[in-house]
Amino acid sequence: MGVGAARRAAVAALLAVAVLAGVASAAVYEVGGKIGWTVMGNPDYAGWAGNKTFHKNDVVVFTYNKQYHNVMAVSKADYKNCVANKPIATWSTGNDSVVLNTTGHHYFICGFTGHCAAGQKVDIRVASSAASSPAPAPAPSGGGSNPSGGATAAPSPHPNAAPKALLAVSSVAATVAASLLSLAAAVLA
Ligand SMILES: [Cu+2]
Repeated sequence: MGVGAARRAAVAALLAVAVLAGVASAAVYEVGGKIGWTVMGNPDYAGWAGNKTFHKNDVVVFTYNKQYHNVMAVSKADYKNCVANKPIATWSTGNDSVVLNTTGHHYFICGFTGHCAAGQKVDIRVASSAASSPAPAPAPSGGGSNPSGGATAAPSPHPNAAPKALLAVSSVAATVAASLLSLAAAVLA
């Protein structure tokens, strides 16, 4: 191909890399770290979540023995009271990736009897201003005019297949980006 075409191809490849890099930027977190999703060993999920800043479209991965645990997305009230009979969504494969696709709080518990009460529960808050503004969101304070806790983002169903599909796409995107980048380098050399 001619020089003009080669340059156009190189530019197109670089643009593709830039776009795909954006797609691949969502962080992936293993819930509980090495200990995973369990009741053994006094897991501190509040501490685990508390030192992280989650952004929209980040992925949290729950790893556990599916014979003894599961994952339920629940309302704030059900999280607080460990109510497991009306989950918003349930995962039970033992290796579940959940995309944090809304801002606000995402409440998860284990639905097995007694596990939530024993501490197998996590409140993951997704920052409302996705990386655009480092300033903390003004907390509604003074007045207590919100008895129902209505500030919580509306829960949305987390389809089981979507998170894994997204991970697969990200992985493919990274591979494609890498090959396009080397193509661009070769063309420009
Ligand atoms: Cu459990």
